[in-house]
Amino acid sequence: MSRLTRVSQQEMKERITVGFEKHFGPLGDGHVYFAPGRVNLIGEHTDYNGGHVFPCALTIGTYAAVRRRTDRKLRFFSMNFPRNGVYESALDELIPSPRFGWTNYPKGVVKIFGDHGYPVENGFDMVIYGNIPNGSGLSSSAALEVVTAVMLCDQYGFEIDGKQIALLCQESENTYNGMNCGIMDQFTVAMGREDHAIFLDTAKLSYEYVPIRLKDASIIIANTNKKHHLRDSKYNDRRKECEKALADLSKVIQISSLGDLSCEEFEEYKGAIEDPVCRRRAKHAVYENRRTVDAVRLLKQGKLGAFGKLMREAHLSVSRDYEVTGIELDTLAEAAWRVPGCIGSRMTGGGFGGCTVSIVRNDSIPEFMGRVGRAYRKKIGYQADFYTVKIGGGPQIL
Ligand code: GAF
Repeated sequence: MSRLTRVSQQEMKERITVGFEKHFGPLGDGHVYFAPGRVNLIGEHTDYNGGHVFPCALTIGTYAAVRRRTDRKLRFFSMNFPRNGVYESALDELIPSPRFGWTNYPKGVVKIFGDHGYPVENGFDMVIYGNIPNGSGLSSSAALEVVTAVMLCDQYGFEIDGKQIALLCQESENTYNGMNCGIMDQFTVAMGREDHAIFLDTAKLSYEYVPIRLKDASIIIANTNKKHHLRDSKYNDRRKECEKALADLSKVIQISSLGDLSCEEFEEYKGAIEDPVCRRRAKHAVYENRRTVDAVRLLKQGKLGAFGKLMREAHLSVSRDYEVTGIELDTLAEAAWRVPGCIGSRMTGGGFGGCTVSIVRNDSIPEFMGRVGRAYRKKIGYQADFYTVKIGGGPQIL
């Protein structure tokens, strides 16, 4: 998969068109669609707590080649999982099940569209091909949802804006796929802008595009390659712990989310949170929100070094208070901090495996990959992968 991340969009389009023809015949009046992956620069586990996030879309992503059918059949094939073969289903079978594998994501979106008054009357044939490393926490599932939504709008003539697409896809992930995620991933994938990160207030869904000018530095993603089957359930646990903390706090101060609290108010009222574990989770959410607001201000002032320091603090907070990192992510981040040309490094996404994001001076990239890679292999016993990524735009019809 790491070589795939370097394949151009044109080449991906050609490959998926050939793949479609092989499995389902000529693409005809069908199209190829694209939705990006995302990386979050700072603001982790704040989106379901009414706080701020600061993610950006990537140039890597998920491609879908789709042609409408005249009956109600749905056929799916993934070029990333060719051994699974073709999944056949129908518009009258929109019920989630583990035996449908990854097709639960596009099917969930079709279902939610129907529930919201956008009925899909005819089926379709869909081939998927992506260059987001799988299970890496770079939002391959949000990309699959958003690419399906954009395809449905185009093929079935629905007019839905990017924000609404993000909300429908989040609802599909929550209700059809059982992952109680916040809005960050779907919003970033649906609303990304080239060379900009999105400073999003998840309580109001108000946002600002902030240009990312790193001059002589780049964004490097390091993948732990850790398989994380328990990720979703642990994620849902964290969410419940925050809800418990909020319920306790609401007895002593009027707030509707943890994002409403300043750090000072948290210190004043934290005694109301009965369970010490929930107290630490809430502490992370409140302080991470403040860090994110501060980090964006510093970045706008051109203070990249100070931004990098906050990335480190953010990692320590998800490691110690929120406990979503584990030895793999901690090893990558700690090794990164020891490389002089590394401006900042932290875990990104949900955690429990997945990736770190680092800002590294261009002349230090080989040293960074060498040193961090060796430290990781020595401690963890297998290899990490590294990708130099670019900030891309939102979904496209190719
Ligand atoms: C996952 C979720 F999908 C997001 O909504 C967000 O909560 C993130 O983890 C943590 O910041 O990517």
